[in-house]
Amino acid sequence: MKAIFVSDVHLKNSTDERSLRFLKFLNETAQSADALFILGDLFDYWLPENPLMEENFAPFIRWLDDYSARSGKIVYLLGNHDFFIGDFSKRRWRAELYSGDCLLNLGGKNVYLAHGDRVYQKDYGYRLLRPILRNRLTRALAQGLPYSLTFKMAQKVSRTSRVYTTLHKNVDCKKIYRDFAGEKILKGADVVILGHNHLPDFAEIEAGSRKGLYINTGDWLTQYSYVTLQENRWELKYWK
Ligand SMILES: [Mn+2]
Repeated sequence: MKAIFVSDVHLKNSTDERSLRFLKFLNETAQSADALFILGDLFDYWLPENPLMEENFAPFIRWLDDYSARSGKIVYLLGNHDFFIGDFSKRRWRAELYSGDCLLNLGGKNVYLAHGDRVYQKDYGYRLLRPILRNRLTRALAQGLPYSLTFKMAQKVSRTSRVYTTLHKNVDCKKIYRDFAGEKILKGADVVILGHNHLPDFAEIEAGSRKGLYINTGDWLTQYSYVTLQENRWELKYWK
């Protein structure tokens, strides 16, 4: 069994350099995996029932169509940018869907997975903003505003949520995530996989009398990082 884990690709379209690079990664590397774990924020924004999404992200949607048709398994953990994709991913790719965290048995290990946007509890700005932005968008969608208008709104929301995460540059984000992983390991997880902070990481963690592994999938903005699980071996890799 080969599984690939990726997060925070933050696709905005299908044509810029990053998008083409990611598509190449899908075609050359991900296509041979039995399971693809998307740990959130694959898309920088997503609107439900909006045909502009399928248009804007056509090559990626088609790739996932083909992948799932070839019985590739898709596990989708919603991020703070693509949280509206849940129903679509279930309907279209029969994705195993998680809106928060989950504990799965993979390769005989207890694996804790989450996007990671709830790890840093002091990010008050973001925690307050998150429901407000979601509600505003939800309301606009319910009112049946034109597709193009809600599309613009979604792009704006996506920018705002990034402003808030950059406010906390001076905190040791890597350590906060490692400490969080330690807590999960203490509670029984063998492996903890997170994304969201855009800091690829691979660390043996000791928590009390327990030992575990913490991995962060990083991002596709500057890191082009991903994680593989093959024959019970975990690896953090960088795609070139
Ligand atoms: Mn995120």
